[in-house]
Amino acid sequence: MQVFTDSTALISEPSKLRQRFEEEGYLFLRAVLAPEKLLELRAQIVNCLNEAGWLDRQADLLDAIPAIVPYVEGDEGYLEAYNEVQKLQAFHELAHDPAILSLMAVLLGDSAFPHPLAVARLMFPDNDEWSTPPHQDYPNNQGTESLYACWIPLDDCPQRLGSLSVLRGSHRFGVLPLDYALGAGHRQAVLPTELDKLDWVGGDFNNGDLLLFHSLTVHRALHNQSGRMRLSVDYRYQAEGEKLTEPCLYPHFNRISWEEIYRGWSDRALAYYWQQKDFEVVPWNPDMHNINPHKEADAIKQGLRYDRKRERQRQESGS
Ligand SMILES: O=C(O)CCC(=O)C(=O)O
Repeated sequence: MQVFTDSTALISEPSKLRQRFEEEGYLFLRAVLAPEKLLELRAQIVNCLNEAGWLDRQADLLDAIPAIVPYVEGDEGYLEAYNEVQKLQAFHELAHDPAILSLMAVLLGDSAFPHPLAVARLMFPDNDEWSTPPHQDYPNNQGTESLYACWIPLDDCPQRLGSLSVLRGSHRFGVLPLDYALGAGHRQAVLPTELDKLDWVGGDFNNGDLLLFHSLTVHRALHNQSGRMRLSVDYRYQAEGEKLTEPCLYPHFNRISWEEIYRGWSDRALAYYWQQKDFEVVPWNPDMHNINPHKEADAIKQGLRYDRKRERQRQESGS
């Protein structure tokens, strides 16, 4: 795999930064965010995971070494811990960090704002079947294609911790068809042969580095082979006046309300901030997620095989 183009030197040159984004479909930028701010959020997330009994208490909790068989997005056990993460003020506030907003203003214009739907990834190691598969964000979010993501690992994230990788230039090939996959979102993009000429790019993130990418850019996670959980967050941004779908206005997974989320906040300045923004709500089209019906049975079998494997692991480990 090739290494990310480092665009940090272009941060103070808006037109060059935009040009790079238009050419490559992503920007990898070093030292944008304050490491101590990300470590504080990491500590709060780790605390939620520890309370849920996920972590090895003999080890440094900040290392996030799991003590249990992997949970994955959608599992009841995952969602119980995840709801606590969703309640963290610092997690939602980070989407509004001035350094990210000014980058998004360069790419999308001054009215750029984050979707209220904010995502945290609590990714177990040695769980390759569930590594996020190659996909584009647009079919999940819909609304406007001018929707850009910001992916931020909470602390250093070398490739073997399962960092994100991008298919450089793939944003120029439109919305791709989908197939089933076990990983986050349960869909992977079917890559046409014309994308064979493109390169997957990736790299080792230091704490404070981030990745921005277009809603049509194909991206995936590398396998986490580190023995530690990969903790990261991702936020999505668009300009005012553009289309947006209703699910992007709810908390991720929509299992708890905004009021429950805001209950413990010390400062509600950002509560319901999007109600002051201008956008057009359009329906989310479920057909965009359809896969070839002949493959549905395979998909179900894949899910069952994975669940049986975890059940065996749980019995063996007595957890
Ligand atoms: O962190 C991951 O594994 C997935 C992230 C992702 O797909 C995204 O930010 O759109």
